[in-house]
Amino acid sequence: MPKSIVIEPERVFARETIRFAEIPVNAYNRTIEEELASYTPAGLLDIWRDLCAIREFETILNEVKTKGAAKGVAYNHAGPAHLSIGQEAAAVGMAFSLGPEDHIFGSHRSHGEILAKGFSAIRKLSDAELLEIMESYRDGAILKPLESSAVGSAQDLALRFFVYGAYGEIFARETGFNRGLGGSMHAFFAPFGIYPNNAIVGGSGSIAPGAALFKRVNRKPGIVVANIGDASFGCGPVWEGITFSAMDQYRKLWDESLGGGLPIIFNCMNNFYGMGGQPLGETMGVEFIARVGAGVNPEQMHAERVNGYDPLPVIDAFRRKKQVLIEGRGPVLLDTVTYRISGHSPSDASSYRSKEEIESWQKADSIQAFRAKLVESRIVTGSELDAARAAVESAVFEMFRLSIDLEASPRVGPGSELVGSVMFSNRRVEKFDDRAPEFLQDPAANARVEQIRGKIRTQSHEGKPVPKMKAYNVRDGIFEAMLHRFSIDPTMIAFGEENRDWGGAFAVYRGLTEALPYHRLFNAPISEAAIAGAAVGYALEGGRVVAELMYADFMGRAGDEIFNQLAKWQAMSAGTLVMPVVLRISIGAKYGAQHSQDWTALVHHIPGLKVVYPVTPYDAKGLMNAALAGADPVIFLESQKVYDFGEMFVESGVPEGYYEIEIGEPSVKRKGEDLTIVTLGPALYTAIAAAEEMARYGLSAEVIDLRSATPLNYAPLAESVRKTGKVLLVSDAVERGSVLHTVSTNLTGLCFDDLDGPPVVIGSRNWITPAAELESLFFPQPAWLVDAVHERIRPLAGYTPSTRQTLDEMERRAREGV
Ligand SMILES: Cc1ncc(C[n+]2csc(CCOP(=O)(O)OP(=O)(O)O)c2C)c(N)n1
Ligand SMILES: [Mg+2]
Repeated sequence: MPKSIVIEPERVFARETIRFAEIPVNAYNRTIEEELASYTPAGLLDIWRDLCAIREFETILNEVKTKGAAKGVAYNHAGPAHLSIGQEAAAVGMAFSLGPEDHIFGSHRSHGEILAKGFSAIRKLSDAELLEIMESYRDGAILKPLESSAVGSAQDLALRFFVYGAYGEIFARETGFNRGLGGSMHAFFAPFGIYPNNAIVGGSGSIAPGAALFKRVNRKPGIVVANIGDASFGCGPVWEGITFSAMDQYRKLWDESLGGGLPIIFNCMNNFYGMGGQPLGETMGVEFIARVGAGVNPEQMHAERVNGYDPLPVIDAFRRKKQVLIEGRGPVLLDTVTYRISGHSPSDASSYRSKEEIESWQKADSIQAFRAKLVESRIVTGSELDAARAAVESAVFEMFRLSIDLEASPRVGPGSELVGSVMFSNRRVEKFDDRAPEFLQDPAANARVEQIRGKIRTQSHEGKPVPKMKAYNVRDGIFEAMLHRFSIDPTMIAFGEENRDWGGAFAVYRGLTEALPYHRLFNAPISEAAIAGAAVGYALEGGRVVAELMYADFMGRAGDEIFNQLAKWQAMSAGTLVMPVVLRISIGAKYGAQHSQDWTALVHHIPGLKVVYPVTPYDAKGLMNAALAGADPVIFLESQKVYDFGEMFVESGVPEGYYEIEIGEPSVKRKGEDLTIVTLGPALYTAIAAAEEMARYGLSAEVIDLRSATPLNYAPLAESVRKTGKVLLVSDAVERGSVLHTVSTNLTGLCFDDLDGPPVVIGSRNWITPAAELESLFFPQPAWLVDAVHERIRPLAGYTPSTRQTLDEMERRAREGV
């Protein structure tokens, strides 16, 4: 389908000047008297209480970390505590006007933001809602220890509950929000709109846009705030998250009823420091972070710098900017100026800044300044403020004490399998919402569907090979599985580079453009980090997503998002959040060193990812169906070598109807008695060719395709090895560090007594992938397999090897590192 926006030479070459609008800096100038129209005295007292509670919460942590005791109560906290003492006004201002439906994401330094957002949500929820949340969240595990000390209103109880859960999370207690599996830098509590905070600087910059996308696509209320530091604006994924959020298509191409631009505020908590590096004047070239917005879109992201050392200008800014987002004019950039009085962490001696600088900010301390403002305006008296402060401080301290009490607030014991039990949910979710899925046409009438209907679902028909154009192939399998789930789960979306009009990378999505509206299938910018990150954010909100990376080699660009985000959040949430993401990654060939690498080992190595690699149409459809019926992150590897292969192993062909293949189940592709060949990826076909060659020398090889790297059921492999006593393992990944070395080690352990000799692993050479014409030097060839068997497993009578697969050659390669 051609683009609706036509590019015309006359227009693009017309003489013009790009004009920038002014970006407000500290424009707020209302007096407290003027503000009285927008606040009740009780509201102002709430702000005061929140500021004091956060200060107290972190002062206790600081004392624990630096002195081993707080107010005479000794405690040793082994983990981190990145404090934000000094930044409370920015946090409270950010959270004050947000509702529970507004979701925040943050950074390693987010205790203040979490508390502020929690307190704000507590004030907006009814008593009944609060009780329901406290009683149902993890079956009341956080509430239970508080019940004996419960006094006062539901709001009072909720405040204690929340502070207690936060401390528990920091101290790795069962009674923490997420059973201590997140910890200080990652604490969150979704029922109050607090989403994951991230120890990776700028990590939330690419994830939060996915949460905002979820709100748009699924027409959910509320906005999303990405609280990130000033130094994080040097991180690529933050820029990618910003451009992903600022795409024109939301307003120009998507259905208007969805609401327009992404409802997201990138809120820079600008404290002028990284750890010791100084963005202003040293590590960056923008004097004002707000200036970044000028380059992004004509609206300049509605960027603005605000005084975050006073809660009122921040509240004012958030109220105005929320309105901008509600009107569909997002994204927004706020440069919220604040200062971290505390060190980066308690061991930081602040050697990189002068005492005078710190003292000048202490003198201007937002808490004292806010108190003076309130007292001066006679809204409340000093003693009322002091009484409120004392009460909230006492509640915070009481919760600290309870949270370190091992009896009330235990940790999981030795030998616990808790972490293992939450790595994967292994849940089955047909759909994440009950509304009707949106389509542009009846899928049955789709041209691709009709074309597939005319195909032959096996590779050979009536004894003759089916011509490529007529054979149902791997791409068709993926397409059918995706269309099936698209028509069941209304939350399911797919995006990536060239996903729409192009027909998807390697034509897998051909036909989908005609079937699906923009918001269910769209082109992303060339931003792999944002593609993977937004998928994570979308899923954390409870939506199903298929994101795509065009080549495995591009995983490097999305390394953090795949390895630290996609893989981690289910477990760090102790199973309270889901991650229904299928990340399709295509593995290339013929395109040389940076487009033809099999990096299965990288994703296999990272705990928390399911990894599948089907190479037949039957397996591709069955495994994609299984991946899309689950709620765990699945790395779905595909091989460009086999996209147009027909089905040659399932005689009856690829079923037209729905079926699933369990992830982790290997498949015997060829029966044999004398040797087990284990394959992963397109080396299956190399192994089949080798097995046929070996048969000519009287050796009968069984070929088993793993199909999955994680999880993996060893039982069928062990069964085969016990029968044959011999194993060869082969894949297209470079030999060093290949997944198959792990499989080989485990099989050796499982079948040691039945093995005639050590298993042999064959991979590609430990080189760059050379040009297409030279690939036979690099990728395993059938002869390599036969030679390896002859040299190292069982000599084949009358056979003469043509390549070097001996042990001394293996040693030479290892010695030389190639
Ligand atoms: C990707 C990454 N690089 C480096 C670090 C180490 N580190 C932790 S905090 C920090 C400084 C972050 O500064 P900023 O984004 O301004 O946030 P702030 O600490 O000031 O709140 C650094 C370099 C990290 N956690 N993640
Ligand atoms: Mg900073």
